[in-house]
Amino acid sequence: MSAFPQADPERLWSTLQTMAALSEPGGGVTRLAYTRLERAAHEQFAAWMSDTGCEVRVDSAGNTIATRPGRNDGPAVGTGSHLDSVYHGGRFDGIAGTMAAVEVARLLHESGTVTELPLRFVAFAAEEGARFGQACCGSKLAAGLSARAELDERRDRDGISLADAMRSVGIDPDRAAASAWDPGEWSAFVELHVEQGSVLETARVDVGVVDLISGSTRIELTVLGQASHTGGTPMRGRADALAAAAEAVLIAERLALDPRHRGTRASVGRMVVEPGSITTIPGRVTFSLDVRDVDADRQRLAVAEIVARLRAACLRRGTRLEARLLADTSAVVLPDWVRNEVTAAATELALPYRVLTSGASHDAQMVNRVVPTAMIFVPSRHGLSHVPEEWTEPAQLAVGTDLLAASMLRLDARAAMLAAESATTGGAA
Ligand code: HGY
Ligand code: MN
Ligand code: MN
Repeated sequence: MSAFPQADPERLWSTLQTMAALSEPGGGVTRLAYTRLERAAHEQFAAWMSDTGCEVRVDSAGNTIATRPGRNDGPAVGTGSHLDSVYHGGRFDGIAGTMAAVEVARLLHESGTVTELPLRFVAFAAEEGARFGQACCGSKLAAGLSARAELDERRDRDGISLADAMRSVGIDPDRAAASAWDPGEWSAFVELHVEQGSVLETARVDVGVVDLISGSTRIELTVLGQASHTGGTPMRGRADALAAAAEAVLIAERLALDPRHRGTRASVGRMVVEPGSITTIPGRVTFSLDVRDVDADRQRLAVAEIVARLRAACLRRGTRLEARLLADTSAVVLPDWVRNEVTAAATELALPYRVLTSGASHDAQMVNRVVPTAMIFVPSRHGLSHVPEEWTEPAQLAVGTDLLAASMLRLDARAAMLAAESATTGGAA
């Protein structure tokens, strides 16, 4: 394979900064799922991809898909990631992978490289669960895994449903639920993403290849107590909703720290205390519980155990507990044959790599239901992510992009070889 040109760190960097500037004010990057800002990011991605000679379309879930034709028609090798962010998040989560895709498309275009089969570059819509609780909305719809009713049920902190948010940016939720991709149009997919942990940094390795992506269960919990005067109400006999919710935070932490739950991560990230007045005992507290694990059974066991222990604490405190499921995804083991093409490409490039598990969830988890998928990680400084301090060195992003390009070219050659073999053997198994 002739030497393919290397990624340009400066160009990658300025592309990433341009995208990161598309944000609400208030610190960090805020570009929420199914908002005008997210669509502006997709439009920018589409413009860059059109400039590289790709034909660009938006599927009915709002995923932007750029196709670069190959010498022959047939199943495409794909790459991509998401362009939405959490509230006040970082500049790299999702963007790193979509900008790496733009850079690969630019390098192919500039070098006049013709692949055997088409390549596709995807910007997924609404990957973050920060707004609606459910993660990977766009890729879940592409994988045909979302029921139409879910789009009405999932609501943001202002009560806006996923379906209404989609409509607000011109996406029809009825069509979106019928937008599954055709597996026959894809041969393999590779997502590049920042690690969002510190394994690569600690190991001083610039690229990671993912073997398994953690699952996540997210629920909304509401404790109902009795609001009352903080001065006139004796301590005994209070039904203090916040005191009960405070127990929940520690119940979750204690369970996840139990040796039997090595691999479980349980967090309460958002809590709304009502009425939120200095001189009123909280009567209602709503909070999120996010439980992650590499083991699907243990993950759901953890959720059930935390809720059961919290219910007992609420009973003891004369309060009541309500629970609402927001999202539930199992851990996914990624197919080793795609991973092996990526590690072979790393070896070809004399790139030291580390095979590792992903603690975060990703579009790759859903895409893998349609097409065999691999993930490439680039380091996150101090393991930080979902915060403005999120950082990856431009050189590390460029090296990850070189590995992405080499992996895609290997997967393209492999798919073309298999297609040729099946043509000569008449497709016999
Ligand atoms: O929350 C996650 O794991 C991912 O960043 N959506
Ligand atoms: Mn992400
Ligand atoms: Mn994220």
